[in-house]
Amino acid sequence: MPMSFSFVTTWSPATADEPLGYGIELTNTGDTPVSDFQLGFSGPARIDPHATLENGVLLRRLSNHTLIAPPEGFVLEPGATWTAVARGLSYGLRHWSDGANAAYVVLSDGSIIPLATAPTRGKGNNAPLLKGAARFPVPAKAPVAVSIIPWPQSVATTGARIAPPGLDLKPEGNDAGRAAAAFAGLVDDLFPVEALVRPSAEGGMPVAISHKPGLGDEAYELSFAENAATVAATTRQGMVYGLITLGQILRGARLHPQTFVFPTGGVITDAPGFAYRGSHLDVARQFYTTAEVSRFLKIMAWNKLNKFHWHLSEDEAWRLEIDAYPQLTEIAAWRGHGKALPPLLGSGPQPTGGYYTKAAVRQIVALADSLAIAVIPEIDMPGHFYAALQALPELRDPQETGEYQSVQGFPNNSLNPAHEPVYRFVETIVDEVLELFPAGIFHLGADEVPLAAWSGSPLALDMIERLGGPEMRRKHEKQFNQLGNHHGADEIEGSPTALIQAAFIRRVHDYIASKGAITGGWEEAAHGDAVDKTKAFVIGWRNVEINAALAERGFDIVVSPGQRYYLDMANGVQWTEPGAGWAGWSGPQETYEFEARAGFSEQGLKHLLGIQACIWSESMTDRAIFDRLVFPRLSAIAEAGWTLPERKSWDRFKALVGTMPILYGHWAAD
Ligand code: TNX
Repeated sequence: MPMSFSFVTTWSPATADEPLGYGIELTNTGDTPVSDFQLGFSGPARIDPHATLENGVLLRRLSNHTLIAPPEGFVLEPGATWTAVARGLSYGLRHWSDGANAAYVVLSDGSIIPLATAPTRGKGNNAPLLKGAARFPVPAKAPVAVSIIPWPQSVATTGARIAPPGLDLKPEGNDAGRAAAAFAGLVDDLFPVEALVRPSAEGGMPVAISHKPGLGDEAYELSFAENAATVAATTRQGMVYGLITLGQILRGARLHPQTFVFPTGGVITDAPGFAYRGSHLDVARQFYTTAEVSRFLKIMAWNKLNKFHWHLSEDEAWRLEIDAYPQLTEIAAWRGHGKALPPLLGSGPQPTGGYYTKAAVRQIVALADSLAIAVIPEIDMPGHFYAALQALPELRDPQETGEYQSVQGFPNNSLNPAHEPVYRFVETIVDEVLELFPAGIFHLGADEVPLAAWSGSPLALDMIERLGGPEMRRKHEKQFNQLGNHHGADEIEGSPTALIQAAFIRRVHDYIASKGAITGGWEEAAHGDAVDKTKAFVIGWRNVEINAALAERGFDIVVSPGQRYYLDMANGVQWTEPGAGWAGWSGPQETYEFEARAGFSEQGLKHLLGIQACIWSESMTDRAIFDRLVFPRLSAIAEAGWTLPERKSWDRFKALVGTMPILYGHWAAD
């Protein structure tokens, strides 16, 4: 009889009598006693350095991967349960998706038994757990007669007819031809067999697509007649957007004929409020295949989002094929028991992961371009670099000793600014990346370098002394082996760490600029004014106020506050909602109503490029969680990026958003 186990985790918040407890329960469901075994598990929650384990021995811990064993001599009898309890976690669990969602037993002979996992049970909380996108039913009566998200600048349509069965596209000229082809492919994929585009022989209504000089870069005009429509724009992007608006109106009128009409006259004139309307996707914490990324881009386009910020590297993985360093994807794209990267964030003992070949990247970039989306690659450095350093240990200062840890619990995870070979490596990466991504933007990350980074590196200490004097060196030496508090990202402004990080960023930025490209960075890239403001932009994320402050300092800024635009944050405070919680929570309405321009001076507004959704993937351990977290908040951010504040309306948005597509088709149970 093979061995079998069941595995459950529980969460009990702190009470007056007992500190918080993260319970780990393993039951022997087989018929032989088991001894001398180990239990490995991972999920968003971390048993960090300050935590203690009751009734168990902590064998190994790396970020959120934990390997434990029962007390010496323990035998798990058939039918019996071993319960260990972790206490003193710096971050308590807040939502059901926080606990372990992959686990395995290692037997004394080294063999592995993968365990099925169930959502972590919040003690005293029996409400059903939520998954899948929340439904926003289209009401019988909506505040507007046509269905469009994001809402246009001016809608002056007249009349109503039964929706035509489809659209027969009649492009005039090269741009119009490309826009028509992109639109036809888009609706074919997003709405298969609806045949939104069809020839006149199959009932398609003629739609002229024509060039009209003098409109803005993304602007369009869409006019209606009794049995025809015309899309006019100056650019191919504008034509694509005009067609998307027309497609949305058609679908609304066809699927909800009681609520929405298809016009017979009048015109829609439209242009976006912000030039930068982005979504980021973290493909490192969880891997998303080319097929998933492609569908995500199509959904972005349907929301008129135009910048895809592709977060390709992290502590947890490296996802981009690099010719000069095949080790990066051979080693750092995979996690598993006994590998250079352990199972993390719900990946189990078997090797799990993946990467994008250059051919796949070219295909994705071409698709994005056809849909008027620019792709911004991010290679996050110098922090968040653990995975790549596992693949290329020679990038470390060979004399470095001691240990520092990142906020997510990765040891010694940052590229060393004082180690010269690092620059040859980074320049090669920049070259290969810029060759793949024609948008000419390289996002170099720069977020969350630990305060104690490189404090055991003689090279780094010398560099600090050179740049900041002996006092700075001594200050940094005091950080040696300090493991940080883990209650949030370290504040490093003004520290020796920030000093050499800025030197690193300046040098990499200069290299990027020498190739004619723009540098993107998280807000920390602004520390010490490390980048030339005319060739860079930064993304504010830690709070709302930072954005206006950076704009005042002259930085071009993209607004993405964790509190409102981080789509990994839960939709509500309840345990039954999945997602993260370090920045609180934000329901669709809170996200919709957030106004990026608030608090900016007139001068500052000139530096406000736009807004961005960030899809961090620590919590995306299940695609039904993805759908719940991303939709409809992605559309809420898209509308806030396109529609001017005075024309935003939650009531209208709420009535229309149920018509928008989601990525995986997981809807919440009613
Ligand atoms: C902070 S935002 C991070 C990410 C995490 C995210 C989770 C930023 C630049 N760094 O590494 O994934 O929080 O919400």
